[in-house]
Amino acid sequence: MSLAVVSGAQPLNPQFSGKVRGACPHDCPDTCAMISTVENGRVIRVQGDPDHPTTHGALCAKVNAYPERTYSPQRLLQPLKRVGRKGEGRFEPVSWDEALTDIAARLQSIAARNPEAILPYSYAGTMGWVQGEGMASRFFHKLGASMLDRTICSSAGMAGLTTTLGGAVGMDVEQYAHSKLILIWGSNSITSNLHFWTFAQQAKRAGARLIAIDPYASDTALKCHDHIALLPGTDAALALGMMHVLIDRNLLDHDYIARYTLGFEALKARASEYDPQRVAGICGLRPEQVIDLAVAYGTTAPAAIRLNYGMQRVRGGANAVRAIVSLPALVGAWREAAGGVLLSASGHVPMDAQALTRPDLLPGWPGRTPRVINMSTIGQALNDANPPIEAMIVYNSNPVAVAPDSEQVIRGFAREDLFTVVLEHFQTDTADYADYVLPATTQLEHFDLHKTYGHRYLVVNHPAIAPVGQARSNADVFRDLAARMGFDDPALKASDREIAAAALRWDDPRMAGKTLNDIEQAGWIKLSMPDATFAQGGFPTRSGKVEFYCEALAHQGEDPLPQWVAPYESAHAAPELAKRFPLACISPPARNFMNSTFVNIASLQRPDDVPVCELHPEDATTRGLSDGQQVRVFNDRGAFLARLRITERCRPQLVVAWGVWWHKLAPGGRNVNAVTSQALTDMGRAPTFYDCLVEVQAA
Ligand SMILES: Nc1nc2c(c(=O)[nH]1)N[C@H]1C(S)=C(S)[C@@H](COP(=O)(O)OP(=O)(O)OC[C@H]3O[C@@H](n4cnc5c(=O)[nH]c(N)nc54)[C@H](O)[C@@H]3O)O[C@H]1N2
Ligand SMILES: Nc1nc2c(c(=O)[nH]1)N[C@H]1C(S)=C(S)[C@@H](COP(=O)(O)OP(=O)(O)OC[C@H]3O[C@@H](n4cnc5c(=O)[nH]c(N)nc54)[C@H](O)[C@@H]3O)O[C@H]1N2
Ligand SMILES: [Mo]
Repeated sequence: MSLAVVSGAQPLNPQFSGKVRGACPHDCPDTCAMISTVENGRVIRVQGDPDHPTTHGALCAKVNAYPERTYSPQRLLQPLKRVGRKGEGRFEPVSWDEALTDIAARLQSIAARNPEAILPYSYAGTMGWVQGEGMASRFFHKLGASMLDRTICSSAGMAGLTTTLGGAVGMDVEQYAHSKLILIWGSNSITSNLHFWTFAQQAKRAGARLIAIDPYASDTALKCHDHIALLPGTDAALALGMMHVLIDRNLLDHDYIARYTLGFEALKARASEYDPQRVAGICGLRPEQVIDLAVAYGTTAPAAIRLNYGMQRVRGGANAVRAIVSLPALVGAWREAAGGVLLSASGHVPMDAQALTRPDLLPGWPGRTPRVINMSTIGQALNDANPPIEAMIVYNSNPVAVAPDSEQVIRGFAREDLFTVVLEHFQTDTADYADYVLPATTQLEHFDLHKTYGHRYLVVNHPAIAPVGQARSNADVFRDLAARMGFDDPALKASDREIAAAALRWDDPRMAGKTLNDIEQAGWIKLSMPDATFAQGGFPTRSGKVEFYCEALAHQGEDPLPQWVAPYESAHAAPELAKRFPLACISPPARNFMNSTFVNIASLQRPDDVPVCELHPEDATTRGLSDGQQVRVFNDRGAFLARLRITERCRPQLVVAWGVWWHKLAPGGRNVNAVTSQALTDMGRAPTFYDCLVEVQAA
């Protein structure tokens, strides 16, 4: 396909017609190469790039609706200033100049007293480097603002990966097509990682066996040969039980273990505590299920695991990842390109984080580190931090809807003495609490460069159309604010393209001599790496080996070996609580939404136009509940309403409440985060969204 390439460095012709290369911006492992069809300056269609090996011509249902979202009548088209109470949603239009002049003055006056009273709040609304943390981080570093610990999604898993494999490294997703056994572990791939599923299906057609490990019979689990429906938060026990069996039956690759791992004897002793009988008790399974799984894993090659973040949103999340990512080395699965494990592969990208985000702009750097605020406990921070947070600049995130323990989050955002600026496409729950709402460009309207965490390509995004209404890109707004505040460092004047160029170490061998211009022309390039990346070890740990035993953890006084950590909210750890709230509530991604993005788009709200929760028939019967009725899901933290679906896809003792509705679009004005807690994981300071006991009653 021959494509016009509109460079981010050039001004857009508002009457342009043709096709433009882009990247899907969303927080998804797939980062698709996207092609926009533009007619007279208007995008009429987006589609997957047929030539891109992981996108293979197909976008998902929600991103196919990206033009509908971009031109939605609800789109924010001009800056707004609050005139009503916080949360009420009453605003009036102001000019950009008036808004930015006032914001700069407010920030300046707070910074003159204490810059750390200012907090950026952002996540992965876009995963691009330019509109993500490129210019924004530079600005907040220069200001000396508090730093945000970006933990809300993956940091427990990252801690598990880093302490075991040395970083976010793993298999090439394209290789799953050649695996003979695939464990799809804590991942509803058809929903959240569709382009992996294509490779899994290829493997299935070629005779591979697929096993899902998930408390819920997800769309993905239903299409696997086997489904192991364990209780949430018990994955580490299952993985250690598998090790027990592998060791007992000597289904091990002793040569791989000897050459490329550290601490096998200690791990062996640990695994001996997890016999199948005990593990079955912890996981709510039968012992034979544990044994069969281990034997399949130990006798089939190449064996691959696709792990996703679903299983690390519990107290023991990091340990669970440690246990699971230890498995491939035990059986030598890494020897083949189609063996091993993939959680995140973002660590393969030769990023230059310093050059991109410029921590050296921080006054007093490197001696001084500003205060760090954990985004996952923003409810506590807004209510209790000392000194208090006085101003928040929110971009690429909707914390009022997505952060745990909504009542606390809302109480914090409602503080009249908090100055809040929200850069957004839509009037979200968070935007309702803003003093200023600034209209942001979408991916069709700005330039960016994307790394990915689920495949090995870098993907560029050229703007396809001029900004809609008065929208301005995040980078543009932070550049402008910097100028108004008198920051004259060249780094704060850098163009979008210069920011993108700074993000990578171009001389790294994985770049194979490619330049930014090459990526801009081609749309995407693949990192140059061996397919069987760890066939001969070479892990990015200090030892270069898989560290079953992690010395660094021992130094921190942590358990150096993977273990099962019971969920905070479980019969095991909190029996009294479990009597009052006997159901474990998980809130996984819905197929048509991307976290809280797309929830306001009419075509995507179908077929469930209200929040839905699911229960096993036994649990519904004991409570006298019937299918389709409205129920109240609650615990001591809060409550939300949902339409009940009764189904055996849900294992007993489980509530599945699909995420993540906007509070204001949900009946009763609360989504599932009304019941989730601010407790953090064992490592990584991450939230425990799926470690949450509730009760359900008729509404
Ligand atoms: N359509 C869509 N795609 C998305 C998203 C979205 O909201 N919508 N979100 C994106 C984001 S931000 C992320 S981080 C990724 C990954 O997001 P994840 O949260 O990993 O989502 P899933 O891959 O759907 O995995 C969730 C699966 O894990 C299961 N699960 C829950 N608790 C446990 C447990 O304790 N153990 C095990 N074994 N399984 C458990 C759930 O039942 C569900 O089927 O997906 C991304 N992709
Ligand atoms: N109960 C429960 N809660 C969860 C989860 C769960 O599984 N269950 N999942 C958690 C996970 S994994 C994650 S990653 C978080 C995600 O939480 P968030 O990072 O807040 O993600 P979104 O809800 O998608 O909101 C992103 C917002 O960014 C905006 N945006 C997109 N692009 C741009 C841009 O270019 N500029 C600006 N200014 N704005 C933009 C979108 O309009 C959208 O409102 O949610 C977490 N919350
Ligand atoms: Mo996420």
